[in-house]
Amino acid sequence: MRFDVLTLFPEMVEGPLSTSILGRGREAGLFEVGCHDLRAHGLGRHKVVDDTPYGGGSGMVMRVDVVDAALATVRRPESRVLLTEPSGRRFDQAMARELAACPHVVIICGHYEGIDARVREHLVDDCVSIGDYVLTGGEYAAMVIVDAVARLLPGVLGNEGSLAEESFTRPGLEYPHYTRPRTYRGWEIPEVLVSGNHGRVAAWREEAARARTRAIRPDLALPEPEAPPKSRRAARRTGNDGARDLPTKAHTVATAADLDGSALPTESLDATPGEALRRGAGPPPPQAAHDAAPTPQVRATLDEDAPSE
Ligand code: 6GU
Repeated sequence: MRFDVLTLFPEMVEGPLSTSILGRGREAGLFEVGCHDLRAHGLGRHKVVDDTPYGGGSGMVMRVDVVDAALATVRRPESRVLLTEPSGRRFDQAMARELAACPHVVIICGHYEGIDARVREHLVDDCVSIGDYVLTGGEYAAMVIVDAVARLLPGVLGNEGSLAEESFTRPGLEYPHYTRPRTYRGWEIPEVLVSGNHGRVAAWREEAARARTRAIRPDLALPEPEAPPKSRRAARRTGNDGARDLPTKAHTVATAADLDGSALPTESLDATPGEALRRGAGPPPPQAAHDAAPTPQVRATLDEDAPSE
């Protein structure tokens, strides 16, 4: 597949797209990227690309004729043409997958206070934003889009297995990862990961991913597996009326502990998540990593245990 990026700052885009995984993918011929200077199509000796707005007002507006001339040099019948601007459709993983199936994606980077609305009205297929904040220009957005799409192309990542497992391909966030040393500055890894029991590891990861999702991105959380109905009498006896299953501040605010995984349940996860639920195991306690005093003696040792998997 091929990307063409039309921008007033081609050097801004060229560097990142020639580096690291994307640079290697391009060199290996897995996809192509062209960066084109919109100013090359500017008017007159000064290569003017913008003008004052009709109707008055402050700021400059990028000219439609300049954008049209630049687009004409790269556009093909099968091209999908995008304009990056803060008021566009929100870019997400579904759009990345959609674009990865296109043979040719052209990205026009919006700039200045605005771009003549006829670009949006007549020249592009989609206007795309990468989030609810305002950037000085669409270049970072174009890089985000190329990166998110290119890594989905066969061979670019090298390890296609990680694609299937990651966040957003499955709904919700990914489970936390750990590697050696097993103990670092007194920070332990979850014991279950060195148990050698693949079933318990899988169950722990499943619940850890759910706990992180509930804490950090409750909007992405999947419904919990259904617990068997409990009689009112049984609920009174155990003192669990179900209230502890409701989201609390501890579940919707991401603490340092949520992010490093140390607030994740360990004991209840010895059982499968279903069993833990039936036993009425509640959500992780609202314990923050920074509440704990640092271990005085640093126990950073070279660990002999190989990380499982
Ligand atoms: Cl695509 N452009 C600009 N200027 N700001 C943005 C954006 C795009 N997406 C989020 N903020």
